[in-house]
Amino acid sequence: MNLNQNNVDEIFRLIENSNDICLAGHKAPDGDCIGSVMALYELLKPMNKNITVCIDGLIPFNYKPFINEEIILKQYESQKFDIVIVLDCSDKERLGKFASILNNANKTICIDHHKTNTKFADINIIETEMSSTGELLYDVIKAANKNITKTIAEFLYIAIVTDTGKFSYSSTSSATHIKVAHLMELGIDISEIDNILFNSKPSNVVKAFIDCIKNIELYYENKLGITSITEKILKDNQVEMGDVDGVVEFIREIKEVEVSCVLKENFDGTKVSLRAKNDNIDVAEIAFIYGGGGHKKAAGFEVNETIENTKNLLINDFRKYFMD
Ligand SMILES: [Mn+2]
Repeated sequence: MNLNQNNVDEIFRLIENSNDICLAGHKAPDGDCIGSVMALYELLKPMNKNITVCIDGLIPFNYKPFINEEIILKQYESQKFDIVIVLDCSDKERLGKFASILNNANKTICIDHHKTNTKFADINIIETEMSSTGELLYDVIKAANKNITKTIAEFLYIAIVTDTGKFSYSSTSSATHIKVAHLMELGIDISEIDNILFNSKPSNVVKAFIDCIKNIELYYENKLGITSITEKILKDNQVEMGDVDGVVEFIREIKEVEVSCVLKENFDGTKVSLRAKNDNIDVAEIAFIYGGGGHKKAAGFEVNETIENTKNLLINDFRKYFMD
């Protein structure tokens, strides 16, 4: 890792000299997005700045106990910011309804680990080898010589444990574990946090999950697994899209499955999540065809197609990997 110390110093100089600071994450937030944004929020809170948090989309139920949603801006008007710091977000569009905040900032900063990051900000700290933005933010905070409180440690841990699939993805390094060990030394209760994150599903969320799994289709001798999360499943079980988590990872648990796909019905099309089991198939390549992004083993994109059409596109796209 070669974190640019000048960039870190410049970011904290800008923070010192700013009054109106906006912290933003990607739309349809996940644990890394929420954890990173909130860790930085907690770090800046004692500095007496006006901090605005912009995250487009519902906070999934399992993150709600950790945060006060009152601090998240509902609708962006035309407020000006001295600086906007964007975390875990690979491109402008992923800011969703808050994308225009970038046009109303004196300086923009991006801290991210996505390989597909477009370096859209004025200052970009992009480390694609990092397991998570949370892990990268840990390094940034350390490099700035700032103190990590227990609350900050909890949010960094939430970011790291969720984005590494509980430390199982290949992006997890020994350095990741060492940093988390340090977070534990600050007194965080990982067993309690994990219970809130992973063992607190309402029964209707589990039922929605089962409905999604029931519709699984397997192709190419079970190497490709596809299922969908439809509006009907969500409505029948009274859950939100962001609540149904882990479907794509669950399909990957099937022995023969090498790539799993989950198609999420959107009001104007289909949102696709892709996961690969091994390094030989880079699912970000497929996501990139459709203007999406991500990592080798975890990527996604959106298309203006029905679920059925999207499924056929994917079956076709993956043919070359499985039919040789
Ligand atoms: Mn991430």
